[in-house]
Amino acid sequence: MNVDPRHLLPGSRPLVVGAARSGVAAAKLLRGRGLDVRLCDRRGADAELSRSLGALGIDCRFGSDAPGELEGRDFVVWSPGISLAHPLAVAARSAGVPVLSELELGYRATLAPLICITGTNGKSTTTDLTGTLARVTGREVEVCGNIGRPICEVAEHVNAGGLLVVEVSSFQLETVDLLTPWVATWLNLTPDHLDRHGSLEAYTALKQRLFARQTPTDFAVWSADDPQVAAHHAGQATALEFSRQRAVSTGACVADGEIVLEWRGVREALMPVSELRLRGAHNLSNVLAALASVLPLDPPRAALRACLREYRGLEHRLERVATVDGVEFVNDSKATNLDSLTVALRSFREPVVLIAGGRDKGQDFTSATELVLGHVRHAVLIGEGADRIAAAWNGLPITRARDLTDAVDRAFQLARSAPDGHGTVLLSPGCASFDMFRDFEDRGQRFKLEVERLRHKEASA
Ligand code: UMA
Ligand code: ADP
Repeated sequence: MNVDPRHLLPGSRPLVVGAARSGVAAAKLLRGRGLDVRLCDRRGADAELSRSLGALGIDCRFGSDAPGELEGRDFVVWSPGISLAHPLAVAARSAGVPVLSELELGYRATLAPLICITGTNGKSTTTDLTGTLARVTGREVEVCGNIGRPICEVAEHVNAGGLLVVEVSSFQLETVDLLTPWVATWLNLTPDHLDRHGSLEAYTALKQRLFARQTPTDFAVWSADDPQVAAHHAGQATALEFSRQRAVSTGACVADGEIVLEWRGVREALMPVSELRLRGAHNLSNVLAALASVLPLDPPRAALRACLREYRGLEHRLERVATVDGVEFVNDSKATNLDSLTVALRSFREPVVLIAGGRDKGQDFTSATELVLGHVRHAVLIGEGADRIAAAWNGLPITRARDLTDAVDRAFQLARSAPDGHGTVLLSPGCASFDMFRDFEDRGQRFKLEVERLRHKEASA
């Protein structure tokens, strides 16, 4: 019998490091295969988790991530949030103990082919859309990875005829080895996570790993619009490209306002760009990337069209919340940096009333002043960053708000007075949320509750 080397593990006594989503899913998968599993985490005892994992026979060590945890272990599964400069990773590597990422373990554990999507921005949207488009073929499809659902949670549930669509981060790529996606997609590349990876070159090299082991029966999907990606693509896979700006020989692009597919020498106009529900040029790139990624599945075109007319995107990313008395409210709480804020502003034709601010990470807000002056009628500022933002956006009408409730009320009044009476209120903070909220999701939820409150108030007025 042939044993696919991908299904072999380097030992039988793993140490899983980090007991959050990835680590817990990895430990359960390994234990399910009968291995002697130890799981450690520096955080203090988690009685409930220890009890439930203990009941499965997993040895949980909370309050310790010291190199001593390696004793008696023959391989390590590493959580993506922990740097490899950690003493435990250093000790394992110097002792020759293999260190695998949770992504690598998921790959080795599954029979299903993988579509892996990476890039600096747009990963979650493109991954989710790719999963949605892939489902039109009738295959069993699971969407997982950095999007918030560890691959190890679903790896064994999908058979060889199914498909895993995986969002991949640079953190997960630090400790891959055999990983070979059937389709690997690279959206874009701008400097990010350099505090962990050290340099743009190191960050780029990690992204390239996704393609390193592919062969011509696999597919590599590249952005033809991003010079960094175009300059760094490599590997043996069959190439597909996507572009908003120019024609491509195989893949997805735009011509005369139509989305065009080029596949196996056939060129087809799929649908007008104007029929997409997703807003913004960046999302058009994400749509083209998702389409190019599913072309090897040969999905029925009518079903693709129907999906794209309906697909609304993910929560907290330019999410249309409601229209109250002619004012449209849009939740872009995921915009935690200035780049995302500028991407959002470019997605609106008419100037908006912008709610921005939060924990400022030392960004240069003046770099966006010109764009802001062209795309924002009035800014309502909240949080710690309000003073620096107000100083940077000199010349823009600005209102300070006490909190999010106050900000939504003020923004509503300002948007109502738009010349045509149909203003837009955009929450796109351009800052982290931690000064006022648990995280960006909490901020977005609270915004939606405030809009709901306003809707009720207006309805009963
Ligand atoms: N820990 C230690 N010692 C340390 C540091 C941490 O024991 O020195 C422990 C912590 O106490 C914690 C665990 O390690 O319990 C942290 O693990 P983790 O950060 O890997 O958390 P997970 O819940 O497993 O989440 C990870 C991804 N997190 C990161 O990459 C930081 C999630 O991506 C991903 O959704 C999840 O796996 C499932 O695949 C989040 C993310 O922020 C969304 N990703 C970055 C991004 O998108 O920019 C890359
Ligand atoms: P990621 O998972 O990579 O963080 P998301 O799909 O969650 O990406 O989108 C996060 C933010 O990144 C969006 O709110 C938007 O501001 C920006 N963004 C999304 N797609 C792109 C893209 N293709 N190019 C540039 N910025 C993008």
